[in-house]
Amino acid sequence: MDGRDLVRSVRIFGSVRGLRAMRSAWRQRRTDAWGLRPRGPERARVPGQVEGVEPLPGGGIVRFARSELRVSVASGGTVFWGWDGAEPLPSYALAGNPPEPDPRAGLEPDKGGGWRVVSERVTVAVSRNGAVEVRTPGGVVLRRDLPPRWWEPVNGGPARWVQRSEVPADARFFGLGGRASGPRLRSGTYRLWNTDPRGSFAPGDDPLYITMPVQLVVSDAGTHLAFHDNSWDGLVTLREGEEGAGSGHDRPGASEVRVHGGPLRCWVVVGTPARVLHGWTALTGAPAQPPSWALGPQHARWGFGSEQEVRRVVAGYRERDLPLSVLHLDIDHYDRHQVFTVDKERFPDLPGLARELREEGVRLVSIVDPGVKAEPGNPVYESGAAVGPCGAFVRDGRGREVRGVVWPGECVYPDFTDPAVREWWGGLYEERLAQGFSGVWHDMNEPVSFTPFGDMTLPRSARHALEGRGGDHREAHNVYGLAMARAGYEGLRQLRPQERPFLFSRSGWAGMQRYGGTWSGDVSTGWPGLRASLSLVLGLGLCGVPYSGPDVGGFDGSPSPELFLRWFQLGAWLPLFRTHAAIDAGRREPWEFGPEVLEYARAALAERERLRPYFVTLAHLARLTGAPYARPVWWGSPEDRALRDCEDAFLLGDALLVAPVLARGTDRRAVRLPRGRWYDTATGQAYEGPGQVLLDAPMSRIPVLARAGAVIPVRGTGGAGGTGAGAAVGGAGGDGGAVELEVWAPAAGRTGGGLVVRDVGDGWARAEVERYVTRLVDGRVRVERVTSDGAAEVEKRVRVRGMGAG
Ligand code: NBV
Repeated sequence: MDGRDLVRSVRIFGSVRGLRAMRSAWRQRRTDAWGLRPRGPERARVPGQVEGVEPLPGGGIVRFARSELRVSVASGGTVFWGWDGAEPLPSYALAGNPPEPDPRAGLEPDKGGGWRVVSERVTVAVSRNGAVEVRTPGGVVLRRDLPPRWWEPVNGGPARWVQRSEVPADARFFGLGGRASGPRLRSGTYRLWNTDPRGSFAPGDDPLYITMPVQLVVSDAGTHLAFHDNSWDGLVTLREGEEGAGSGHDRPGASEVRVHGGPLRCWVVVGTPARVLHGWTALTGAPAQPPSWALGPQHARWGFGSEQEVRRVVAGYRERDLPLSVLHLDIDHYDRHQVFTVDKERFPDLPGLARELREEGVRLVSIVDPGVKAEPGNPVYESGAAVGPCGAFVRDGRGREVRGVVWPGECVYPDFTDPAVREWWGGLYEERLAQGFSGVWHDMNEPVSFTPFGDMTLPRSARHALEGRGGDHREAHNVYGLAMARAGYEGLRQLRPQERPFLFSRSGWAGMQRYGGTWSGDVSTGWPGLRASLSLVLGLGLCGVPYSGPDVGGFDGSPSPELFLRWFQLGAWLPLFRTHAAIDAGRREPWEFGPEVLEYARAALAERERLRPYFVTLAHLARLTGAPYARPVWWGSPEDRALRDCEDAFLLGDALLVAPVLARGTDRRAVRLPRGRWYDTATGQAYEGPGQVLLDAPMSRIPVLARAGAVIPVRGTGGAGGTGAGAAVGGAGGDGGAVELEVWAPAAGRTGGGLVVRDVGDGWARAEVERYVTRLVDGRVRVERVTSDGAAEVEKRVRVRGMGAG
């Protein structure tokens, strides 16, 4: 532990009695000393030479001297391979059954004594010593997995393994969950172990709350995603390649995945970035679509303190005519920090407050922590203890409840890997709904147990149900937050079947998007933290989790007015747009930073509200296609190398390019454009990509460009906006009926277009995807709606921009 860690832990433990945390840390050590056998001597193994094959639909089994490999290609081109009998199931990542194998693909002999599976989209070649190559139909190698190596304890126990892979020399890596130092993952080692970084984090801190063995690799040869479906602790070492290294030969990029146990199996999805994310979310589940109100501006704070303060803050928004859609209550509204309780002194009538706010268009969202105070008389503890034959809480190898220390003091942890526990826990959300909450915010679910040293989590030997298979925390740790999200999501669905649940979770794993989104966690206040915020959102989006956003303003301390404003201006363009801060941090209400910041924050809020129909569209499209709302600028042009290295801008859907200000004292910034024409939305000036342009970035706004030909659904002027005098704080909600199409003129001789999906409320009604095409006809922009019956011109509620741009 370095000095900074020490300061952080002293800060944390001051408030929860350090002695108890210290005792708990020792107890954790003792539990593991008793519960985990030392690994003892190990034997190393590699597959050896190929000996034979067994063809199966979509591929087959290739037998080697000391191991066997199952390979299968699904109809959409998704590849699965698994060693030593590893099959796709069971898996916490997969949404259901694995995709059907491609009946036309099968094993055939390859040159050099190997075997291959040829399919329409991809070829998989297995060499005679167990290397696996994934190639494009044209034969270009996207990834070469070298023969793996296992270390098996001689006296039994889980084998650890290492898988080295090569990718093209020009490749860039992205993903691995939420990483503060991305989105481009530079050469280095990244751990796979969900971790509360103690206090707040900045770009150098790794790992964080959400880690996933998901790597997205972008190279000239193509884009692919590789997912090592294994939830154990591990390390991923990436090395970016070098072209023309040494004697003119390329040095390929390299990935090394080293895991301490569990299956060695991998999914590979290839194609364009859009196809890859589609294939990935087909495998791991469609992203849950947040209700429309969760796409509006949100405000939180640890330490709102009382009903009066909540009213005062909401009134602050109302009086200044600022839209607000959601207000979050943190652990301080609990009774002595205990989950599923309310401090009746400070919040005597929460349902009444919720009703009152709801009339103003503001929803309440509640924090939910997994730790349950282990105290007789605590109804949550007692009802949990009565679940099934051994209760709901995680136990150690001797059958005793594992105790940790969190905010309420000594706590136990529900074992969310047990279906009966998930059902019990999901039922508890009834209390939250009765208190008037409309959604939940899962925290501390890495899970955290405060310790002044070592890992702030449960002992590795703690036992888990793992859906009936049984296992320990080494396997369950990384999926704990995911399984808690499932419990919450399914509970809410059952309790309020007519509404889409709103849930976001600090920790999670591959597939968590099925249940909701996430946020940055405790990002530190400072310019590096602002940068990390964007890195997290973009990286998670590429791992299939499209709905997230940072604590605008940073979690701790007090941002300067300039930093706050720049953070606010970034947040306004991200899916989850929420100001939040720690109990001892400065205020984050936009009016706390002086009249200039207030004016510019108001403009950002107004633009967010104007674009609400576009956000609704992006939410629908994320569910339908897996495409994140916020995408790296290379999304549509992964072959553009300069774009692959661009980390300070992003695409919002297909139509907009957002270039936030991430450095102090900026009033102009360089923006790298993908190919095609782009309009500066503030000045109307047109620019031609690919290339780099310098744009004004005054304090009042950040540069935002619109793609020529784009169709963007916006709230019409004089429509249902929430910022007009006397309007409800929350606006009219959704996009009302006043959607207009903002159309940016296509370049001469080119067409454009876009998809629009209208708000169909917060239930489960399926919305129609409207397709528009735009073109210049006789110097006029013609907008057509395309349906199966043909194309029809649309003239009403269309506003053309960018005509006559210089
Ligand atoms: O519940 C208090 C905080 C919360 O405000 C924050 O958003 C979480 O990330 N929570 C962490 C626990 C306190 C950590 C110091």
